[in-house]
Amino acid sequence: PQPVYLSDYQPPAYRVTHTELTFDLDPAATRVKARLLIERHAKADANAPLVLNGEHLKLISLSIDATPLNESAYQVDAETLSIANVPERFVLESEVEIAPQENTALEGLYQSNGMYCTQCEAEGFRRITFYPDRPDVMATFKVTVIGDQQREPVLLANGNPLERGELEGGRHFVTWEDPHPKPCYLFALVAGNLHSVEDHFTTMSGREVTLQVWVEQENLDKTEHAMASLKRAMVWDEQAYGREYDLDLFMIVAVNDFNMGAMENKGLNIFNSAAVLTHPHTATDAAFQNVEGIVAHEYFHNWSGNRVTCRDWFQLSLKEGFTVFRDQCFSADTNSAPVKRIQDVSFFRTAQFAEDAGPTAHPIRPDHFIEITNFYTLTIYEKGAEVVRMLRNLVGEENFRRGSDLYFERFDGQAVTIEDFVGCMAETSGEDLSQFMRWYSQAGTPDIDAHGEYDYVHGEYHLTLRQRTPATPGQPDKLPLHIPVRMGLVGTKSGQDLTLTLNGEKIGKDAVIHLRDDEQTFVFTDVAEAPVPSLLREFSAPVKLHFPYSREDLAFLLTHDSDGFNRWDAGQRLALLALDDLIAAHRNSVEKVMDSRVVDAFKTLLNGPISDKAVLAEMLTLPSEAYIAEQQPIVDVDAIHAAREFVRQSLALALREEFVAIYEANVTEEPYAPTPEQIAQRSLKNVALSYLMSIEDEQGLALCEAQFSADHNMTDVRQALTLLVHSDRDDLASPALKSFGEKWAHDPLVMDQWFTIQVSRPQGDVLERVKYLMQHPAFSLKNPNKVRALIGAFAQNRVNFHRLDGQGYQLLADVVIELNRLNPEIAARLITPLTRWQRFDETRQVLMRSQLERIRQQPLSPNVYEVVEKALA
Ligand code: HT7
Ligand code: ZN
Repeated sequence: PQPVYLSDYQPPAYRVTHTELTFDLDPAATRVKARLLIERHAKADANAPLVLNGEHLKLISLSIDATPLNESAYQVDAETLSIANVPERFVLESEVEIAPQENTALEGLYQSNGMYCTQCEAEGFRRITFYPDRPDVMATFKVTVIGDQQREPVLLANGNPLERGELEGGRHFVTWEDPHPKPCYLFALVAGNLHSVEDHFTTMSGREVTLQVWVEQENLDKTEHAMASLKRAMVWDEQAYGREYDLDLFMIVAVNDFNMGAMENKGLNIFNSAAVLTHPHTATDAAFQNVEGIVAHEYFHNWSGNRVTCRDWFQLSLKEGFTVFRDQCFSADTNSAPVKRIQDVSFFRTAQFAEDAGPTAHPIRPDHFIEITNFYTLTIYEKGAEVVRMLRNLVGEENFRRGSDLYFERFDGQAVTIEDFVGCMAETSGEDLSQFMRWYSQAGTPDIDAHGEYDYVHGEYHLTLRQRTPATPGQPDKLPLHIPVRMGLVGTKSGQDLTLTLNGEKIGKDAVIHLRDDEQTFVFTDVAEAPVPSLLREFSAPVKLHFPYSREDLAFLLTHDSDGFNRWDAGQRLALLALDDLIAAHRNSVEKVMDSRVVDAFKTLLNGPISDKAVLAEMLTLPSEAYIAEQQPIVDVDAIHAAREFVRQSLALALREEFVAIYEANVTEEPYAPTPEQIAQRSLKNVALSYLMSIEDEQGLALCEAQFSADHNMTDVRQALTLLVHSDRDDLASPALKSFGEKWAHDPLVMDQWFTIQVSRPQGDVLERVKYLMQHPAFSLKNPNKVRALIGAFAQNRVNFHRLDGQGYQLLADVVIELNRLNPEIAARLITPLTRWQRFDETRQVLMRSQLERIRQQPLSPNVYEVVEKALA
C-alpha cells in the first residue's frame, strides 16, 4: 500500500452539487441507485477524467445524462471508476449491488443484530456507491430507503422525512432530505425494528426541534440519561458558543456493533450502544459520565465538523481536537471541573505521552498516512484538544469566542484547514501565532527542564526553563515551541501565592509566562520570601515538566498550592518518588520501607476538612501502574506492581480507621442518581474500600461482600466484584462472579464488564481464563466491544499480559491475525501494546518483536501493515 501525502493535495476537478440515493435493502444483495449532479471545477482541465472512489461494489449500470455508458467508456479497478471525456455539467446515474451481511469490517453499509446501519467516516462511503469520497466535496442529499415492512419497520436517513409509502410485496419506503450540503462521510442510513423515545427542544431563536433516541425495544428504559445529556449539550452550545441546531429533527441510534464510540452523521448520530445506554443497575458512574460526554461531543460536531468541515483528512484534528476541547469544557461545567481536568490529564499523560514516545508517533496534523483510520488517535483527539486549550489561554477567553464566531461565520458550508481556524484566533486577538503553529507539525512530547534559585540578598527568584522535544520517527530535529506556562510562587513562610513581578511589571499572583526559546530565564523581583514554584498549573501545556522538587516541597504544595490541579499533581509526584525507591528495592531484593511522608500526607488529607469529595478521591488514588511505567526508563512490570501494592497496603494498615470512617460516612440509601454529589460520594467510598481490601482483613471483606449483595447500583456492585475477584479470596469471588454472570447473561454491555473484571486480575493464570472466555457464548470476535472488553482489557493487564513465557503476546498476535481478515480497523488498534516493545527488558523485547514479525508474515490489510511496519522499523 502506498502512502498519501498532505503536500500532494489538489482540489477536486469535479464537484457533486446534489446527490440522490435509493437503497433497496437486502442482506445479501442491496441495490444502491445514485443520481449525482456533477460540475467541473472552474479551474480544472477540460480534459480531466472523472475519477470516483468505489470498493467492494458490483456495478450494475452506469449512465451520463440518461445515456447508458458501454464498457469501453469507463474503467473500473479495485478502488476507482474513471470516465474520460465527461461534459462540464452532467447527471451521472449508477446502480451497484452490495452485501451488508458480509461486511464484518463495519465500514459502509452493514448489519448489526439484523438491523442495517452505516459508518462512512472516514472512507466508508466508497463501499456504498461510486463517489468522490473526500470531505471537500459537499452536496445536498435526498435519500430513499426501501425495506421490508416487518423486518425494517423503521427507515431512517439524514435530515427531515419528506415522504413515505407502501410498496408491493410487503415493502415500504421513506424519503429523506438534508438541505445542508455535506461531505459523504456524514451520510447515514439506519433500518430495522427500532423503537424511540421522543422529546423536544426549543432553540434560542424559538425553533422547535424533535429529539429521538432509537433503540431495540428491550433498551427503551436505558435512554433517559442520553436524552437529558443531549438537551444539556444543546443549551450549552447556545450559551458557550452561540451555536443553534439547524434541522427540525435530531436522532440518536444505538447499535451493538460499532468500531468507535459514535458518529456525528448530520441529524442522525449513530452510537455504539455502550456510548448511549445507561441504567443505574447496568452502568457505572463512569459510564454515565462517558455517555454524557460522547452525546455532547457528537452533538457539538454539528458545527465543529459538519457545518464547517475538513478540507482533507490531514486536517482531522481541526474538527476532532476542537470538538474534544468543547466536550471537555461542557463536562467540566456540568460536573466537577477540577476532577474532570485531573481525569483528563491523568489519562492523557499515561496514554498520549506513550503514543508520542513510540514508533507510531505523529504530529497533530500528520504529513502522510497509508490508512486514515489508523489516525483516529489520542494525538489527533486529545493532544489536538490540549492545543486548542493553549490557544484559548494564549488569546484569552473573549478573543477565543470572537475567533470561534468568526470561524463559524466565515467558513460556514465550507471544507477548511487548521490555518483557517488558527487564523481566526490570530485575527480577533492580534496575537502572532506563527511559532505556535509548530504544535501542529511537530510530533513528540516536549521535555521542560526547570530549575529555580532564590536570591535572598536581592529578593529575586530566577526560574530557568529549557525545552527539548525528542526525535520521533521521520523527525530527527525539532524546533522550539511556543509554550504557555501558567505558574505561581508559593511563599514558604506565608503559604500564600506571592505577587509576581516580571521585568518590572506586576503580573498578578497566578500568571502565564511564555517559553519560546530553547532556554529562557525569568527573573521575578520583589520576592519577599523563599518560594516553592507551582508550575504548569492546570496542565497549561502538554509537556513533561521536570523540576527537582524535594519531598518536603511536594508535601508543602500538596496542602498550600492555590491551584487544585497542582495540589493533586504534587501528591502524585510525592507518591512517585516513594514508588521509585520501592521499585529499586524490589529489584535489588532489599526490604521495602514505606516513606512516612506519604503516609503523613494521606493522613492530613483524610483528617482535614473535606471541601470536595470527588477531588479527595482523586488525591487518594495512587498513580496507575501504566503511569508509573511511563516514568521508568525500562519498564519492570513486576517491580512496579509489587511497589504499588506495597504502598497501598502500607497506607491501608497505617490509616485503616480513617478509611473505615470515610467508607461509613459515605454509604447512602438514597436512590441512585448520576449527580456530581452522589458520584463524588461513591468514588470516595469506593477508594476507601479498595484500600481496605488491599489488606483483605475481615472488616474490609465484610463491607465488600455487603456492598456486592446490596445490589444498589452498578458502580458499587462492579467495584465490589472487582475487588473480590482481584483478591486472593476465590471462595468469595467465584460465587459472586457466577451469580453476576447468570443474572446479566442477557445484557451484552454488562457481560462486557464481566469479561473485563476477570481478565484484569493481576494474580493467577489469567491467560487461561482469557482463552476460556473466548469460547463463552457471550463472546464474539466480530463485535468490537467484546474484543475490547476481553482481549483489549487483557492486553492492559500489566502483570499477566507481559508474562515471561511470551504467551500473552502470542495470544494477542493470534487475535490480531484473525481480526485482520474480519475487521482490519480493530485489528490495527489492538496491536498497540506490542508496538511499545522498546520500553521493556531485553527478554520481553525479543518476545514482542517475534510476534510482530509473525503478524508481518501474513497477508495484511493496509491498516495492520502500516502499524506493524512502523513498529518494526
Ligand atoms: N468522527 C467520528 C469518527 C468515527 C470513526 C472513524 C473511523 C472509523 C469508525 C468511526 N466511527 C466514528 C467519531 C467522533 O470523533 O466523533
Ligand atoms: Zn469527534
